[in-house]
Amino acid sequence: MKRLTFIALILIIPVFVYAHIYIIETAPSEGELLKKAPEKVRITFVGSVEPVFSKIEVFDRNGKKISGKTRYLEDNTVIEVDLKGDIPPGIYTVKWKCMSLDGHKQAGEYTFRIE
Ligand SMILES: [Cu+2]
Repeated sequence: MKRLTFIALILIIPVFVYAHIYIIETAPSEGELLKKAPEKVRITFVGSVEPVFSKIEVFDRNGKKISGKTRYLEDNTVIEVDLKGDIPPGIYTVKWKCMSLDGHKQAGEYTFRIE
């Protein structure tokens, strides 16, 4: 019985290591009020994401996309995009989605403000 438990644990641990990931930090952060436009938006996850299914897009108040192509850094635990063009004061929406290595997909959005 004990031996079976031990084997079961060995089988479970690798799955646990790659289990669900979550966001550690976003920059700008949710609801942040900035004095000037940020050059980029960056999201840090607790684990690696699968690049094919993971991205950030940033939109202005009119729904116009103002972000470029998503970059994958730090062993795919960090994703970031540059913001393009003239970015006036206003409210901006960051939409992100990711897939962790265990195949779970997540998505979310938040806003920040430039004064
Ligand atoms: Cu998961």
